[in-house]
Amino acid sequence: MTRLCAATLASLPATVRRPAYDRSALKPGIVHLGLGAFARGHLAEYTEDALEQRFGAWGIVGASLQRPDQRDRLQPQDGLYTLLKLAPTGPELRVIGSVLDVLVAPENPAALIARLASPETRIVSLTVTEKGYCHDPATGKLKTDHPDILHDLENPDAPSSAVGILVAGLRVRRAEGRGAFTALCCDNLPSNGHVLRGLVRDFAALTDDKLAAWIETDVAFPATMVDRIVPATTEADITEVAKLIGQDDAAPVIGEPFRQWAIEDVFVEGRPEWDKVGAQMVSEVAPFEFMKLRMLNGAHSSLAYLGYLAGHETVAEASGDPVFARFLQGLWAEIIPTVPAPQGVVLEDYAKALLSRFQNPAIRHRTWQIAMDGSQKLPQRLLGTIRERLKDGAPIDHLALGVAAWIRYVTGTDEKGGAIDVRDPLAAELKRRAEAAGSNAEALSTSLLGIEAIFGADLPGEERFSKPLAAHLASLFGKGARATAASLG
Ligand code: CS2
Repeated sequence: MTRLCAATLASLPATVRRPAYDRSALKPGIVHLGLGAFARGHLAEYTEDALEQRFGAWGIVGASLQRPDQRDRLQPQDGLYTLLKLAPTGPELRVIGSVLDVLVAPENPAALIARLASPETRIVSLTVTEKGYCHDPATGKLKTDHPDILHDLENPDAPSSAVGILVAGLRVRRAEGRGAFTALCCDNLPSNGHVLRGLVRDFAALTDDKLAAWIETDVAFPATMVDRIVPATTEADITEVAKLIGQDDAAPVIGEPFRQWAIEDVFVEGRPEWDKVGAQMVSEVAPFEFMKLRMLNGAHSSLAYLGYLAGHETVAEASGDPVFARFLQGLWAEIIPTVPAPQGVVLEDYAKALLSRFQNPAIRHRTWQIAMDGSQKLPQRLLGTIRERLKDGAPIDHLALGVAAWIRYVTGTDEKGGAIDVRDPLAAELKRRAEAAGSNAEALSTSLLGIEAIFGADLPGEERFSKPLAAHLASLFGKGARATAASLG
C-alpha cells in the first residue's frame, strides 16, 4: 500500500477531507513542544481550520523533547496524518496539513533553539503533560532540584526540559534584539499560563536577572482550557485507518468529535484566527478551567483508578457499568457546587454531556493510560475540590473514594493479585511507602497523605478527609472497587 504523503493526497478517497489551502506556500509560525496525539488532534486541527478560513504563516513545527518516534513517522509523510473522529454514529476522516516538520530536541538542541529564536516564530505552544513542567504540583513552583532543571542549568545551550528550552530560545531573541513570542500552555494545569510564566521567569532568574525581568514584561503567557478526548494511538488504529483511507499512515490520531478551547486573548505577535473556527477567546479562563479540570479530569482520574481495579479496560466500559455511572453522578454532585459556571453553561448539562462522551463506545481510552502520573494530576483534579468542600462543611465521600482508589492503585497489585504497571514520576517513592505499610489501610493512607508535593501541608491534618480516606481504602482492600463504589449508594 502507498504511504500517505504530499504526493498521494490527491488519490485519497473522496470521503477523506484534505487541506483546502495551498500547503506548499505554508510557512511556519508556531513551534509546538510535545507533539503527541493530543496536540495533533486539537491545536493542529484548530489551526488547520483557521488556515482554511484565512491563510497565513501559521504552520506548525513540532518538537519532541524525548524520542524521535514522532518525527520518524511524520517526516516520510511530509508531516501529514489522518485525524479519525469517532462519533457513536460513525467515523469522520480528515488529513491534517498544518504540521510542517518535527524536530527532536535531544538529537539537535541547537536547531530547536534556533527555531524558537527565528523571527518566523510567533507562538510557542506546549503539551508536555503535567510532569513536563518540573514543578511542584501542590504549589506550582519550579523544582530547582529536579534532575532536568539541574541538567539545564549546567547545559543552557542543550536544555532538556520544556522550561529550559523556552528560556534558551528567549535568551537568544533578547540578545539579538528580537521581540518575544507568546508561550501558549495547552496542558491540564490550573492557571496554566500564570504557572508557566512563573516557571520560565524563575528558571531564567537562576542565572540572569535581566532576562527574567524581560520575560516578565515582554513574553505573553495566555491561560487556556483545552478539551478533546484523544487516546494514545494503537496498532489496531493504524490498521483501521489504512483500511479507511486506502494508504498507510504511521501516525493517525483517533479522537472524539467534541472539542473545546478557551483562550485568554493576550498574544504579543498575533495568532491564527482560531476564534473564527470555534475557539472561545475570553478574558477569564478560570471558570472554564475549573469546570473542565474538576468535572472532566477529576471524574476521569477517579473512574480510571476504580475502573482499572474493577477490571475495566476502558473508560467506555467503566462508565457503562451502572455502579460506576452512579458513582460519577454522586461525584459530580459534590464537584458542581465548587465550580463557577462559565457564562451560558448549565453545569448539570455539562455533566450529562460528559457521561455520554465517556460512554462513547467507539473511543477506546484505556483506564491505565489515564491512571498514569496521578501524583501530578490529583492536586488540580480532586484535591482543590476537596479543600473547598471541607471549607463549606460539605460531604466529600465520592471525592475521597477517588483518592483512595489512587492509593490502592499505586500499591502496584490489582484485586486479583496481578502486578500493575504504575507509571508516575514518584513511582519509586510510592512503592517504598506502600511496601512499608503493607495492607494496613490506615498506615498506608497516612503515609501517602504525608507527601507534601501532592497533598500540601494542610490535608494530612484534616480528619474529615483522612478518616473517610482510610475507611474507603480499607473497603477497597476488603471488598474491592466495585462493591465499595456500590456501597456509596
Ligand atoms: C485524561 C485527559 O489522560 C488523562 O489524564 O484525563 O487526557 C483527557 O482525556 C483530556 O484532558 C480531555 O480533554
